[in-house]
Amino acid sequence: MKDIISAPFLTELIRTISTMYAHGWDERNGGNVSVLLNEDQVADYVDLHAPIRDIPTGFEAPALDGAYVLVTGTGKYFRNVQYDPADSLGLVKLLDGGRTAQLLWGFSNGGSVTSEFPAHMMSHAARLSVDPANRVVMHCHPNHLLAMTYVHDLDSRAFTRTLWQMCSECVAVFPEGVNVLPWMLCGTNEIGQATAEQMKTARLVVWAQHGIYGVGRDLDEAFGLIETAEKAAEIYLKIAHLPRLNTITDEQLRLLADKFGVRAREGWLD
Ligand code: 2HA
Ligand code: ZN
Repeated sequence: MKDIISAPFLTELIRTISTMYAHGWDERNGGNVSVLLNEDQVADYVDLHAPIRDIPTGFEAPALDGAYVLVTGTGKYFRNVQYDPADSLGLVKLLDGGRTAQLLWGFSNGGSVTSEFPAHMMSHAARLSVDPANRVVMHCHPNHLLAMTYVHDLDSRAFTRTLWQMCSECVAVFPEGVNVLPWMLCGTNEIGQATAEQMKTARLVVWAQHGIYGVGRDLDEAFGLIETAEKAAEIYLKIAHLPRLNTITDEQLRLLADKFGVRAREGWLD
């Protein structure tokens, strides 16, 4: 058996989590990440026939039955993941239609999966239904996006249009826009279901007065989406209180979309 600490999927996740922390997106135990893995990827690193313990999930996700998931633990600090990944992270296999997470590695001090496991797994199922290559769900608390939800209209189209207008790259990076959910109680199946529903039409879902979810085929895609939206929100907060003399017009947004070979969300440009 190879040492899991040198597994590419683990080193890449640790590197990403440390960067998220360095960006100030994950204070204390804020944020969580989950990555779907194939049996082929994990078989060299863990004994698939020696599960450590079963963790009840409290929800069903039949589409993910049998899936392997590398996930951050509840209450764990992103700041510490790189120093003791086996304490902060876990590798589980979903069984019983998603009702059980069988722990194969990690959570070495008795920990458990993130409190946002329902939102993560329901989002994975929703994304796989529109993009079978999706593997990553990432949640964090970026300052400027969070601040923006206090002062901007939370209508998804209006919120997206403002972000698109803040940097020329935005419409190319997230042409489908961002979907915004009103404040809801976190850690529940209800916010999980609402997030998953929004994930069918966008890879970014803002939780008002809380944070954001980003998804992607790999960690770079999910991270890059959040990073770009967060930068746009930062620009917005720098200019929102000043007279706006210039902007990126809808005509220019169309030119950008054409140049990058993407289509802006239907009806979201005037
Ligand atoms: O504590 O970010 O949403 C982790 C979270 C909950
Ligand atoms: Zn959160």
